[in-house]
Amino acid sequence: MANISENPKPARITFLDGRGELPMLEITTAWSTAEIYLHGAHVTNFKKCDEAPLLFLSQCSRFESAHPIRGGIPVIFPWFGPREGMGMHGFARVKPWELKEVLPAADGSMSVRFQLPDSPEAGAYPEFAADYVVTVNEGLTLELIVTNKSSDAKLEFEECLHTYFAVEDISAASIVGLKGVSYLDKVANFEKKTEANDAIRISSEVDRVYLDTTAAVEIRDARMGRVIRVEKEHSASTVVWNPWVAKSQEMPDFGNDEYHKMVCVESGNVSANKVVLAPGKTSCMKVKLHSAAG
Ligand code: TA6
Repeated sequence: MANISENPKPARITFLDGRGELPMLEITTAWSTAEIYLHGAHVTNFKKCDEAPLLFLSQCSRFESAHPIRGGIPVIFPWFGPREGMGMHGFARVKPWELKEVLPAADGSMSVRFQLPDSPEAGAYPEFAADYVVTVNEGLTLELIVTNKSSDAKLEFEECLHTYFAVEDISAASIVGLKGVSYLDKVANFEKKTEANDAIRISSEVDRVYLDTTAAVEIRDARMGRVIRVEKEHSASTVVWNPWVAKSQEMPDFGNDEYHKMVCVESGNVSANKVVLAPGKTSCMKVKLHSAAG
């Protein structure tokens, strides 16, 4: 049998109407399948052939243009968190991104490039372009590329790939790679703390913004027997979130018991790590997701 890495079968892409009649892409490679909605350029599924889905998607998620999809990988831009009189986590995740390029590669992987369309909300910022490239193979690589197209104004923004990872049981999972990193503890009124644990365990609501960290993070899922590795480039913030009981009950698009089956480990540049882009400059935040038995 030919070694899959020598002549992998070419990747395939299918365009279809997904849930809520929202247009989506389905990508199949020799190693995996992925689903991406144009709504928010939202990756809703990534699954290696021999593994459980990598991403959590709420059974209660809405698939409506006015609302973000709950789960998968929300693209958070150009702000993170609440903003007076505007939506939470920016407007990029509720816009219909335009598919600009489909790039099958000889190694059997498939890349697709989306671009955020202009919008009234973007008018509050200097002229910019935001592109998002998703590459599917044995893993998933995400690149958020922002260009300041202004000739004289700097572009300040926050960005975050707010990834929901699927775990078998949150009580048997741990997050490794943040020891010694300072963080804002949002469940303690944003108190600044330092991570003391090699392995972070979750047994209550956790909502932490780790700052000035470029480290890779691992999600060790002992019950499933899987390790998910999150590597990143040009990202200085990592956010860890599990809503636990009360917050789960407050979210209409999230099942009351779904907190057992997910954890968000989000890679971005938020808060004090926000991006300040000089005129004409481009930033590229890259996140690589990989999983293996372990
Ligand atoms: O990244 C964690 C967080 O900021 C939490 O505070 C919670 O608000 C979560 O994002 C989900 O936000 P959303 O607007 O998608 O409900």
